[in-house]
Amino acid sequence: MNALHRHFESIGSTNDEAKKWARDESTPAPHGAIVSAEEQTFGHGRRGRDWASPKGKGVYLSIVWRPKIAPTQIGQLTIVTALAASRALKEMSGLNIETKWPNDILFNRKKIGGILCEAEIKNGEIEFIVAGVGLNANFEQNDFPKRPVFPATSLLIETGKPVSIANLQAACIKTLQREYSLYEAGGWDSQRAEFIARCAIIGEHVWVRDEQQEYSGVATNIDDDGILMIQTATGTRRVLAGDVVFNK
Ligand code: BT5
Repeated sequence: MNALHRHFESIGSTNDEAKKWARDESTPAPHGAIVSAEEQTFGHGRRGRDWASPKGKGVYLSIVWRPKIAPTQIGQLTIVTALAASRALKEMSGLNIETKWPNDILFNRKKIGGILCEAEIKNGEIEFIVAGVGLNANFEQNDFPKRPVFPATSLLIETGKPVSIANLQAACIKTLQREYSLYEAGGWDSQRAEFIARCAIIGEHVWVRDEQQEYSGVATNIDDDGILMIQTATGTRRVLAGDVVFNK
């Protein structure tokens, strides 16, 4: 452990631990602080869903950011994080890793990683963002939930070769730091363009599901705030959140 990185053998959720650390009044997690773990007993995804996190089979880490951006731009950081995670997987495996708005990392239309960005906002300003990354490195088929919302896979399943978790984690920390620095230096336009170029749903007919409704259309773009645009039969819709799937 060092002042900027806390690593655990087992923990509930690295996102929860990072939030606790970021809120700690005596030694709050600084910008760039990292929490990682070998397993999570309460790993979670969006809307309280579970994230399977078996011991030694995946990368489970969270990074604390303290960006000077408006709360409406939080979606940008999910995209920056997804780009970083996809680059780390690609560097370690050589596979053609894609993204899927808003928070999925895909290979061959199967989910090989996921992002969970959580923001703490006070008086209309962002106090911090915790960006959580889960990467399926050495998962076998029976490590996944029985009915995932989206088909799942891992580097081991796709390549037949186990990967070093420590190396993948180190690669991911590097790409996160690199992408964030780029972003901070004004790289958002090129990061958005790259995310779009790698985003498996752009130009495709997709279904969008959120808590209230379900509709379909062609995914056309991701706007400046990181929001998905869908061309439906009745016009263009801005999708703020939800699950996007290829087939109903
Ligand atoms: C996500 O949510 O994809 C966000 C995943 C973020 C996980 C990281 S691990 C480190 C940090 N600490 C945490 O507690 N979380 C973050 P979502 O899009 O809501 O997808 C969740 C759904 O994916 C679940 O309902 C399952 O159906 C499925 N799922 C669960 N575990 C999976 C896995 N390992 N690989 C693929 N799909 C999975």
